[in-house]
Amino acid sequence: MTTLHEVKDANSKIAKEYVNEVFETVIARNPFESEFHQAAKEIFDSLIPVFIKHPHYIDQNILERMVEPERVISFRVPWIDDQGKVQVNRGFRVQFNSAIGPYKGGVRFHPSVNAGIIKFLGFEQIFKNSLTGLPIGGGKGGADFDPKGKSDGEIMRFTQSFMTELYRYIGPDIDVPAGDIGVGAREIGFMYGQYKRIRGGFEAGVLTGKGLGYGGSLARTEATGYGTVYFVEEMLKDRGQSFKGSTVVVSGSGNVSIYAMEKAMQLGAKVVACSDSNGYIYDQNGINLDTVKRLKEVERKRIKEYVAEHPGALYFEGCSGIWSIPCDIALPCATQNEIDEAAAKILVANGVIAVGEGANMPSTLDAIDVFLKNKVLFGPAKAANAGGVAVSALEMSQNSMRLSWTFDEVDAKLHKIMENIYRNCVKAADEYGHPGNLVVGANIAGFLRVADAMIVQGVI
Ligand code: NDP
Ligand code: 2IT
Repeated sequence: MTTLHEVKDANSKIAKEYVNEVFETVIARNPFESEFHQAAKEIFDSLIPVFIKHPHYIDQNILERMVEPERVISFRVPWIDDQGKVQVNRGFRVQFNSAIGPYKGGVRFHPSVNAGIIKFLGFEQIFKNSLTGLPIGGGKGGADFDPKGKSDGEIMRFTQSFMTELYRYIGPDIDVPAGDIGVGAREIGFMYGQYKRIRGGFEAGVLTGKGLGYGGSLARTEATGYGTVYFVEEMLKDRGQSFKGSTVVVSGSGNVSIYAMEKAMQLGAKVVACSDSNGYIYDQNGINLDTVKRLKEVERKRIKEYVAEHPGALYFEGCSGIWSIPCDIALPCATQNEIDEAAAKILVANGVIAVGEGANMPSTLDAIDVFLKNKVLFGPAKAANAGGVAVSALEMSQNSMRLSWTFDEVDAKLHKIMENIYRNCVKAADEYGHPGNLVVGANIAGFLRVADAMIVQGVI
């Protein structure tokens, strides 16, 4: 008679073969899209324990369905610069998965944007949005437009042109974009204004991250950064530790970074470094956040300018060196693959106890391995930075009700959501045999809700 062990081994072989086969189709169908391959690889490997335990997902070929976007839209964005010259950019919207709600996810304006980047972000977004427990599917968009050095007029003309095409694919119950790198309150305002002109109606729920005067939610600006810190706080609590008295390094100096620094400081941490795409500042007495906010949010200057106002601080060219600053807690909040294996090893050698990913996929697969092997508390992006999209979903709820909650009400809901995400990740990691591994836990918990919804909806 076959022993239980033999059944398990056979299932394990089938599950691994299935995952490898689907991964090969991902590479063949999406050549040269290395970031998308990386995001898929991490999720696929995490799901092997699910396929061993529940082979019906293999029978349903759920993975091959999930990794193929429902729809990929690519479009021309023509606009006129301040010199009167016609410029052309490429815009994207990837509507990845609508099994549990309308497509939901940000828009990124950065010269590095291409189909692979938007697919990696859209694929991650499916699982992240599922983890929030709210009814939102996964999507992402953007353009290979570089906002740096552009005038307000150029930003407006570009953004209006982008929306002039995008409007036909979105709507409050269809697809709800928001901000991401290079897209903040200013760009969302221009997008909303253009959408409203074309549609001829006030459909507030079509975009999130709106200004407070026309349907935005209090605490959406703070949500991603605050949420990341709430998530790390939960990880630390389980080890009897906290932010109080800790030294923290946060990369980036944009929306996520600034509010991660703010909440970490409120919880008693000393934040000693932050960066932008040119370099980083190190202020061993603790960064003055008011200066960073003014420089980056109001004046849109380089982070380098900080040292002119704070002579005790140092500025270094280049981004990766920031991880060689000794710290207890590292919060990568700039961009993908900003922590590689070498940087992870330096962080570990310097005694880092926790890493919380505010950015999307900021650690390479090798870097994640270094953290997990060295028992560093590791909060993966799709769990740790889910607070932003969670409050976006709360903005949609408020728009539907035509009511607004107070800052404290939204912040309390955000806090609760981050605690729940943490607990669900821990629980899934335990149940599927990888206690403490929140990468596996987040991927499994996010996957199950979407996969089950897809299956009951037929072959979709
Ligand atoms: P912002 O545009 O507000 O800020 C981005 C910051 O990262 C800036 O300081 C920017 O520097 C720096 N940066 C951008 N690209 C690079 C690069 N290639 N190398 C080094 N530094 C870089 O974006 P957000 O703060 O909104 O986004 C940051 C990260 O968080 C992204 O990964 C995004 O996907 C993720 N995220 C954002 C959410 C949100 O709600 N906004 C929600 C969840 C995740 P510079 O000033 O020089 O451009
Ligand atoms: O990556 C992300 O989760 C975001 N950029 C926020 C998406 C949103 O819809 O608020």
